[in-house]
Amino acid sequence: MYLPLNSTLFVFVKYILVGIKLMAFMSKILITADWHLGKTYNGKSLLPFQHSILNWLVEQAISRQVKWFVIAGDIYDKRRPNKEEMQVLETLLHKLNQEGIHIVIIAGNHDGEVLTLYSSLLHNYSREQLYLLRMDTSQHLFPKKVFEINGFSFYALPYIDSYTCQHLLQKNSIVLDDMQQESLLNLYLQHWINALENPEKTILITHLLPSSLASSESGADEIVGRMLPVEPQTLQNLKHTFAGHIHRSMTLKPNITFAGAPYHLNPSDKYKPSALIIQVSDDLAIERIENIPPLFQILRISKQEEIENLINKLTKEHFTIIKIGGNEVEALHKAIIEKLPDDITVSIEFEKGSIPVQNFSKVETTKNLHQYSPLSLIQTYAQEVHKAKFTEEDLQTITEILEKSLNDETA
Ligand SMILES: [Mn+2]
Repeated sequence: MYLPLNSTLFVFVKYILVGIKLMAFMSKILITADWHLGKTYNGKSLLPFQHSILNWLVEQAISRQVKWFVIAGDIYDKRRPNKEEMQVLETLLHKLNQEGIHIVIIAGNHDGEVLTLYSSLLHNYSREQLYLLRMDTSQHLFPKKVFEINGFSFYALPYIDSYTCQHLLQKNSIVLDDMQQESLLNLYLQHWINALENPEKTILITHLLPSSLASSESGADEIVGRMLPVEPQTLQNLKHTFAGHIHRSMTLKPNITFAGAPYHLNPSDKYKPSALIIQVSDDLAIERIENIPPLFQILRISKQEEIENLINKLTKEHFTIIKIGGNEVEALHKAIIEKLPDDITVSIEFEKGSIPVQNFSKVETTKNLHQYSPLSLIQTYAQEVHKAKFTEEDLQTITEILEKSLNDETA
Protein backbone atom coordinates (compact mmCIF):
# COMPACT_ATOMS: atom_id res chain seq x y z
CA MET A 1 0.00 0.00 0.00
CA TYR A 2 1.09 3.54 -0.80
CA LEU A 3 2.19 5.29 2.41
CA PRO A 4 1.18 8.84 3.56
CA LEU A 5 2.01 11.82 1.34
CA ASN A 6 5.26 12.23 3.06
CA SER A 7 6.84 11.24 6.31
CA THR A 8 6.43 14.75 7.74
CA LEU A 9 2.65 14.36 7.77
CA PHE A 10 2.99 10.92 9.26
CA VAL A 11 5.20 12.21 12.06
CA PHE A 12 2.81 15.13 12.59
CA VAL A 13 -0.23 12.82 12.98
CA LYS A 14 1.74 10.60 15.31
CA TYR A 15 2.73 13.65 17.35
CA ILE A 16 -0.91 14.76 17.62
CA LEU A 17 -1.98 11.29 18.77
CA VAL A 18 0.73 11.16 21.41
CA GLY A 19 -0.31 14.69 22.46
CA ILE A 20 -3.95 13.66 22.89
CA LYS A 21 -2.90 10.63 24.88
CA LEU A 22 -0.68 12.77 27.05
CA MET A 23 -3.46 15.31 27.65
CA ALA A 24 -5.79 12.54 28.75
CA PHE A 25 -3.13 11.33 31.15
CA MET A 26 -2.57 14.81 32.51
CA SER A 27 -6.19 15.43 33.39
CA LYS A 28 -7.73 12.31 34.92
CA ILE A 29 -8.25 11.53 38.60
CA LEU A 30 -9.53 8.36 40.21
CA ILE A 31 -11.32 8.92 43.53
CA THR A 32 -12.08 6.00 45.81
CA ALA A 33 -12.89 5.74 49.52
CA ASP A 34 -13.82 3.47 52.41
CA TRP A 35 -11.60 0.50 51.76
CA HIS A 36 -11.84 -0.63 55.38
CA LEU A 37 -8.90 -2.99 54.93
CA GLY A 38 -9.05 -5.81 57.44
CA LYS A 39 -12.79 -5.64 58.06
CA THR A 40 -14.09 -9.00 59.24
CA TYR A 41 -17.30 -10.84 58.52
CA ASN A 42 -18.38 -13.41 61.10
CA GLY A 43 -14.89 -13.28 62.52
CA LYS A 44 -13.13 -13.89 59.18
CA SER A 45 -10.96 -11.26 57.51
CA LEU A 46 -12.06 -9.90 54.15
CA LEU A 47 -8.48 -8.78 53.45
CA PRO A 48 -7.50 -11.21 50.63
CA PHE A 49 -10.73 -10.42 48.75
CA GLN A 50 -10.35 -6.70 49.34
CA HIS A 51 -6.80 -6.95 48.03
CA SER A 52 -7.82 -8.60 44.78
CA ILE A 53 -10.60 -6.06 44.08
CA LEU A 54 -8.33 -3.13 44.88
CA ASN A 55 -5.72 -4.63 42.63
CA TRP A 56 -8.36 -4.60 39.89
CA LEU A 57 -9.06 -0.94 40.69
CA VAL A 58 -5.38 -0.06 40.50
CA GLU A 59 -5.22 -1.79 37.09
CA GLN A 60 -8.14 0.38 36.00
CA ALA A 61 -6.27 3.50 37.09
CA ILE A 62 -3.26 2.36 35.06
CA SER A 63 -5.14 1.37 31.90
CA ARG A 64 -7.30 4.51 32.01
CA GLN A 65 -4.15 6.58 32.44
CA VAL A 66 -5.14 8.62 35.46
CA LYS A 67 -2.64 11.07 36.83
CA TRP A 68 -3.90 11.15 40.40
CA PHE A 69 -5.24 8.36 42.59
CA VAL A 70 -7.11 9.69 45.61
CA ILE A 71 -8.25 7.63 48.62
CA ALA A 72 -10.81 9.73 50.48
CA GLY A 73 -10.59 8.19 53.93
CA ASP A 74 -11.20 4.98 55.89
CA ILE A 75 -8.33 3.05 54.40
CA TYR A 76 -8.19 0.68 57.34
CA ASP A 77 -11.09 -0.60 59.36
CA LYS A 78 -9.31 -0.38 62.69
CA ARG A 79 -7.16 2.32 64.16
CA ARG A 80 -4.31 -0.09 64.61
CA PRO A 81 -4.07 -2.17 61.46
CA ASN A 82 -1.97 -5.33 61.51
CA LYS A 83 1.08 -6.00 59.38
CA GLU A 84 -0.82 -7.84 56.62
CA GLU A 85 -3.28 -4.98 56.25
CA MET A 86 -0.49 -2.44 56.01
CA GLN A 87 1.32 -4.61 53.46
CA VAL A 88 -1.75 -4.69 51.22
CA LEU A 89 -1.85 -0.88 51.13
CA GLU A 90 1.89 -0.66 50.51
CA THR A 91 1.73 -3.16 47.64
CA LEU A 92 -1.05 -1.21 45.92
CA LEU A 93 0.67 2.13 46.40
CA HIS A 94 3.94 0.71 45.12
CA LYS A 95 2.25 -0.43 41.92
CA LEU A 96 0.71 3.03 41.35
CA ASN A 97 3.99 4.72 42.08
CA GLN A 98 5.81 2.49 39.58
CA GLU A 99 3.40 3.75 36.91
CA GLY A 100 4.10 7.36 37.82
CA ILE A 101 0.62 7.91 39.24
CA HIS A 102 0.51 10.42 42.08
CA ILE A 103 -1.29 9.40 45.25
CA VAL A 104 -3.32 11.40 47.76
CA ILE A 105 -4.55 9.78 50.98
CA ILE A 106 -6.91 11.47 53.41
CA ALA A 107 -7.60 10.06 56.87
CA GLY A 108 -11.21 9.08 57.56
CA ASN A 109 -12.98 8.63 60.88
CA HIS A 110 -11.74 5.06 61.08
CA ASP A 111 -8.18 6.19 60.51
CA GLY A 112 -8.46 9.02 62.99
CA GLU A 113 -5.41 10.66 64.35
CA VAL A 114 -3.14 7.72 65.03
CA LEU A 115 0.09 9.33 63.97
CA THR A 116 2.11 6.17 63.61
CA LEU A 117 -0.42 4.65 61.22
CA TYR A 118 1.19 5.74 58.00
CA SER A 119 4.69 6.51 59.15
CA SER A 120 6.31 3.85 56.97
CA LEU A 121 4.61 5.37 53.92
CA LEU A 122 6.07 8.76 54.70
CA HIS A 123 9.54 7.26 54.74
CA ASN A 124 9.15 5.48 51.43
CA TYR A 125 7.61 8.22 49.33
CA SER A 126 8.30 11.83 48.58
CA ARG A 127 5.54 14.43 49.01
CA GLU A 128 5.37 14.58 45.21
CA GLN A 129 4.63 10.84 44.99
CA LEU A 130 2.31 10.57 47.95
CA TYR A 131 0.45 13.37 49.72
CA LEU A 132 -0.85 12.13 53.02
CA LEU A 133 -3.28 14.15 55.15
CA ARG A 134 -3.95 13.02 58.67
CA MET A 135 -6.16 14.50 61.31
CA ASP A 136 -3.70 16.24 63.55
CA THR A 137 -4.83 18.36 66.46
CA SER A 138 -1.42 19.91 66.78
CA GLN A 139 -1.66 21.55 63.37
CA HIS A 140 -3.85 23.96 61.54
CA LEU A 141 -5.92 21.90 59.21
CA PHE A 142 -7.69 24.05 56.73
CA PRO A 143 -8.06 22.08 53.51
CA LYS A 144 -4.68 21.74 51.82
CA LYS A 145 -4.11 22.24 48.12
CA VAL A 146 -2.94 18.91 46.75
CA PHE A 147 -2.81 19.54 43.01
CA GLU A 148 -4.02 21.73 40.18
CA ILE A 149 -5.37 20.58 36.82
CA ASN A 150 -6.46 22.83 33.94
CA GLY A 151 -7.10 25.79 36.22
CA PHE A 152 -9.01 23.80 38.84
CA SER A 153 -7.49 23.64 42.32
CA PHE A 154 -8.01 20.43 44.27
CA TYR A 155 -7.97 20.69 48.06
CA ALA A 156 -8.12 17.82 50.50
CA LEU A 157 -9.39 17.74 54.07
CA PRO A 158 -9.10 14.70 56.32
CA TYR A 159 -11.79 13.72 58.81
CA ILE A 160 -11.96 16.35 61.47
CA ASP A 161 -13.65 16.24 64.82
CA SER A 162 -15.07 18.91 67.07
CA TYR A 163 -11.98 19.06 69.25
CA THR A 164 -9.82 19.80 66.23
CA CYS A 165 -12.32 22.45 65.19
CA GLN A 166 -12.14 24.10 68.56
CA HIS A 167 -8.41 24.06 68.49
CA LEU A 168 -8.36 25.62 65.05
CA LEU A 169 -10.73 28.37 66.04
CA GLN A 170 -8.86 28.80 69.28
CA LYS A 171 -11.92 28.46 71.36
CA ASN A 172 -10.85 26.75 74.49
CA SER A 173 -14.17 26.13 76.12
CA ILE A 174 -15.53 22.63 75.70
CA VAL A 175 -18.19 22.55 73.01
CA LEU A 176 -20.79 20.15 74.12
CA ASP A 177 -23.95 19.63 72.22
CA ASP A 178 -24.34 18.34 68.69
CA MET A 179 -25.76 21.60 67.37
CA GLN A 180 -22.79 23.58 68.62
CA GLN A 181 -20.34 21.07 67.21
CA GLU A 182 -22.01 21.12 63.83
CA SER A 183 -22.17 24.89 63.64
CA LEU A 184 -18.53 25.10 64.61
CA LEU A 185 -17.47 22.86 61.75
CA ASN A 186 -19.67 24.69 59.26
CA LEU A 187 -18.34 28.00 60.50
CA TYR A 188 -14.82 26.76 60.06
CA LEU A 189 -15.40 25.53 56.50
CA GLN A 190 -17.29 28.71 55.62
CA HIS A 191 -14.36 30.74 56.84
CA TRP A 192 -12.06 28.81 54.51
CA ILE A 193 -14.41 29.12 51.52
CA ASN A 194 -14.88 32.86 52.07
CA ALA A 195 -11.13 33.33 51.96
CA LEU A 196 -10.78 31.52 48.61
CA GLU A 197 -9.97 33.61 45.60
CA ASN A 198 -11.77 31.32 43.15
CA PRO A 199 -14.32 29.10 44.89
CA GLU A 200 -15.89 28.31 41.50
CA LYS A 201 -12.55 26.82 40.45
CA THR A 202 -12.01 24.99 43.74
CA ILE A 203 -12.71 21.32 44.36
CA LEU A 204 -12.75 19.83 47.83
CA ILE A 205 -12.02 16.16 48.52
CA THR A 206 -12.94 15.09 52.03
CA HIS A 207 -14.40 12.48 54.35
CA LEU A 208 -17.11 14.61 55.92
CA LEU A 209 -20.79 13.90 56.09
CA PRO A 210 -23.33 16.45 54.89
CA SER A 211 -26.09 16.69 57.46
CA SER A 212 -28.94 16.01 55.07
CA LEU A 213 -27.80 12.39 55.17
CA ALA A 214 -28.70 11.33 58.64
CA SER A 215 -27.12 7.90 58.78
CA SER A 216 -24.67 5.67 57.03
CA GLU A 217 -25.62 3.43 54.14
CA SER A 218 -23.55 0.61 55.45
CA GLY A 219 -25.09 0.57 58.90
CA ALA A 220 -22.68 -1.54 60.87
CA ASP A 221 -19.59 0.21 59.63
CA GLU A 222 -19.70 3.59 61.20
CA ILE A 223 -19.08 5.58 64.33
CA VAL A 224 -15.65 4.75 65.51
CA GLY A 225 -15.44 8.48 65.60
CA ARG A 226 -18.48 10.69 65.69
CA MET A 227 -19.09 12.17 62.28
CA LEU A 228 -19.83 15.84 62.20
CA PRO A 229 -22.41 16.92 59.64
CA VAL A 230 -21.66 19.66 57.17
CA GLU A 231 -24.53 21.64 55.73
CA PRO A 232 -24.64 21.24 51.94
CA GLN A 233 -25.17 25.02 51.63
CA THR A 234 -21.81 25.54 53.35
CA LEU A 235 -20.26 23.87 50.30
CA GLN A 236 -22.57 25.37 47.67
CA ASN A 237 -20.13 28.00 46.37
CA LEU A 238 -17.42 25.46 45.61
CA LYS A 239 -17.20 23.97 42.14
CA HIS A 240 -17.57 20.49 43.58
CA THR A 241 -17.03 18.40 46.71
CA PHE A 242 -16.07 14.74 46.49
CA ALA A 243 -16.49 12.79 49.69
CA GLY A 244 -15.95 9.43 51.30
CA HIS A 245 -17.81 8.03 54.31
CA ILE A 246 -21.16 7.18 52.71
CA HIS A 247 -20.48 3.84 51.07
CA ARG A 248 -23.07 4.24 48.35
CA SER A 249 -21.96 6.50 45.53
CA MET A 250 -24.42 9.34 44.97
CA THR A 251 -24.67 12.95 44.00
CA LEU A 252 -26.21 15.50 46.27
CA LYS A 253 -27.31 19.04 45.61
CA PRO A 254 -25.82 18.78 42.70
CA ASN A 255 -22.21 19.59 43.51
CA ILE A 256 -21.48 17.00 46.19
CA THR A 257 -20.60 13.49 45.04
CA PHE A 258 -19.79 10.49 47.18
CA ALA A 259 -17.11 8.24 45.72
CA GLY A 260 -18.61 5.09 47.20
CA ALA A 261 -16.87 1.99 48.52
CA PRO A 262 -15.35 -0.40 45.95
CA TYR A 263 -17.00 -3.46 47.52
CA HIS A 264 -19.59 -4.54 50.07
CA LEU A 265 -18.40 -5.04 53.63
CA ASN A 266 -21.40 -7.14 54.45
CA PRO A 267 -23.42 -9.40 52.11
CA SER A 268 -26.58 -7.54 53.13
CA ASP A 269 -25.22 -4.20 51.86
CA LYS A 270 -27.47 -2.83 49.12
CA TYR A 271 -25.30 -0.15 47.55
CA LYS A 272 -23.57 -0.54 44.20
CA PRO A 273 -19.81 -0.64 44.72
CA SER A 274 -18.08 2.12 42.78
CA ALA A 275 -15.19 4.49 42.27
CA LEU A 276 -15.05 7.76 40.35
CA ILE A 277 -13.03 8.83 37.35
CA ILE A 278 -12.95 12.60 36.97
CA GLN A 279 -11.87 14.00 33.63
CA VAL A 280 -10.87 17.64 34.03
CA SER A 281 -10.92 19.97 31.05
CA ASP A 282 -13.00 23.19 30.95
CA ASP A 283 -15.42 21.44 33.25
CA LEU A 284 -15.57 18.23 35.30
CA ALA A 285 -16.83 15.05 33.67
CA ILE A 286 -17.67 12.51 36.38
CA GLU A 287 -17.77 8.84 35.45
CA ARG A 288 -18.61 6.01 37.84
CA ILE A 289 -16.73 2.74 37.61
CA GLU A 290 -19.43 0.23 38.43
CA ASN A 291 -18.34 -3.04 36.83
CA ILE A 292 -16.25 -3.92 39.88
CA PRO A 293 -16.01 -7.69 40.57
CA PRO A 294 -18.06 -8.65 43.66
CA LEU A 295 -16.45 -9.57 46.98
CA PHE A 296 -19.14 -11.90 48.31
CA GLN A 297 -20.96 -14.78 46.67
CA ILE A 298 -24.02 -16.29 48.31
CA LEU A 299 -24.80 -19.97 47.73
CA ARG A 300 -28.06 -21.48 48.95
CA ILE A 301 -28.58 -25.15 49.72
CA SER A 302 -31.48 -27.16 51.10
CA LYS A 303 -30.87 -30.78 50.00
CA GLN A 304 -28.09 -33.35 50.47
CA GLU A 305 -27.86 -34.03 46.74
CA GLU A 306 -26.90 -30.39 46.11
CA ILE A 307 -23.68 -30.61 48.14
CA GLU A 308 -21.43 -31.71 45.26
CA ASN A 309 -22.65 -28.83 43.13
CA LEU A 310 -22.12 -26.40 46.03
CA ILE A 311 -18.54 -27.52 46.64
CA ASN A 312 -17.78 -27.08 42.93
CA LYS A 313 -18.94 -23.48 43.07
CA LEU A 314 -16.57 -22.52 45.88
CA THR A 315 -13.79 -20.25 44.71
CA LYS A 316 -10.82 -18.43 46.17
CA GLU A 317 -11.95 -15.24 44.39
CA HIS A 318 -14.99 -14.70 46.58
CA PHE A 319 -15.85 -14.77 50.23
CA THR A 320 -18.65 -17.33 50.12
CA ILE A 321 -21.74 -17.26 52.32
CA ILE A 322 -23.42 -20.64 52.39
CA LYS A 323 -27.07 -20.35 53.39
CA ILE A 324 -28.61 -23.60 54.56
CA GLY A 325 -32.37 -24.00 54.40
CA GLY A 326 -34.92 -26.80 54.24
CA ASN A 327 -35.78 -29.47 56.80
CA GLU A 328 -32.44 -31.14 57.32
CA VAL A 329 -30.19 -28.22 58.26
CA GLU A 330 -28.28 -30.10 60.93
CA ALA A 331 -27.29 -32.99 58.66
CA LEU A 332 -26.53 -30.61 55.79
CA HIS A 333 -24.34 -28.45 57.99
CA LYS A 334 -22.34 -31.47 59.13
CA ALA A 335 -21.94 -32.80 55.59
CA ILE A 336 -20.80 -29.43 54.25
CA ILE A 337 -18.23 -28.94 57.02
CA GLU A 338 -16.74 -32.36 56.17
CA LYS A 339 -16.36 -31.56 52.50
CA LEU A 340 -15.11 -27.99 52.74
CA PRO A 341 -11.61 -27.48 51.30
CA ASP A 342 -9.20 -25.94 53.81
CA ASP A 343 -8.13 -23.03 51.66
CA ILE A 344 -11.59 -21.60 50.97
CA THR A 345 -13.12 -18.89 53.16
CA VAL A 346 -16.80 -19.42 53.87
CA SER A 347 -19.37 -18.34 56.39
CA ILE A 348 -22.17 -20.82 57.01
CA GLU A 349 -25.54 -19.34 57.89
CA PHE A 350 -29.11 -20.52 58.13
CA GLU A 351 -32.08 -19.32 56.15
CA LYS A 352 -34.80 -17.64 58.18
CA GLY A 353 -37.21 -20.25 59.49
CA SER A 354 -34.64 -23.04 59.59
CA ILE A 355 -33.55 -24.39 62.94
CA PRO A 356 -30.04 -23.15 63.67
CA VAL A 357 -27.58 -25.89 64.62
CA GLN A 358 -25.59 -23.54 66.78
CA ASN A 359 -25.47 -19.88 67.51
CA PHE A 360 -23.16 -18.03 65.21
CA SER A 361 -21.83 -14.76 66.54
CA LYS A 362 -23.83 -11.91 65.13
CA VAL A 363 -21.92 -9.16 63.43
CA GLU A 364 -21.67 -6.33 65.91
CA THR A 365 -23.59 -3.26 64.92
CA THR A 366 -23.05 0.20 66.30
CA LYS A 367 -26.18 1.53 64.63
CA ASN A 368 -27.82 2.22 67.96
CA LEU A 369 -25.23 4.83 68.75
CA HIS A 370 -27.24 7.24 66.62
CA GLN A 371 -30.02 6.99 69.15
CA TYR A 372 -27.86 7.66 72.17
CA SER A 373 -28.40 10.82 74.14
CA PRO A 374 -25.81 13.56 73.62
CA LEU A 375 -24.44 12.69 77.05
CA SER A 376 -23.71 9.05 76.34
CA LEU A 377 -22.60 9.98 72.86
CA ILE A 378 -19.93 12.35 74.07
CA GLN A 379 -18.83 9.87 76.73
CA THR A 380 -18.51 7.09 74.20
CA TYR A 381 -16.79 9.45 71.86
CA ALA A 382 -14.36 10.70 74.44
CA GLN A 383 -13.57 7.19 75.61
CA GLU A 384 -13.27 5.61 72.18
CA VAL A 385 -11.52 8.34 70.31
CA HIS A 386 -9.61 10.27 72.87
CA LYS A 387 -8.69 7.54 75.28
CA ALA A 388 -5.16 8.82 75.43
CA LYS A 389 -6.11 12.43 75.86
CA PHE A 390 -8.68 12.56 78.61
CA THR A 391 -8.00 11.85 82.23
CA GLU A 392 -10.78 10.55 84.49
CA GLU A 393 -11.03 14.08 85.80
CA ASP A 394 -11.53 15.53 82.31
CA LEU A 395 -14.27 13.04 81.61
CA GLN A 396 -15.89 13.89 84.91
CA THR A 397 -15.90 17.59 83.99
CA ILE A 398 -17.35 16.92 80.55
CA THR A 399 -20.04 14.77 82.08
CA GLU A 400 -20.93 17.40 84.67
CA ILE A 401 -21.15 20.20 82.15
CA LEU A 402 -23.18 18.01 79.84
CA GLU A 403 -25.59 17.02 82.55
CA LYS A 404 -26.02 20.66 83.45
CA SER A 405 -26.69 21.67 79.83
CA LEU A 406 -29.12 18.79 79.47
CA ASN A 407 -30.93 19.87 82.62
CA ASP A 408 -31.03 23.46 81.43
CA GLU A 409 -32.57 22.29 78.19
CA THR A 410 -35.28 20.20 79.78
CA ALA A 411 -36.05 22.76 82.49
MN1 LIG B 1 -16.27 4.23 56.03
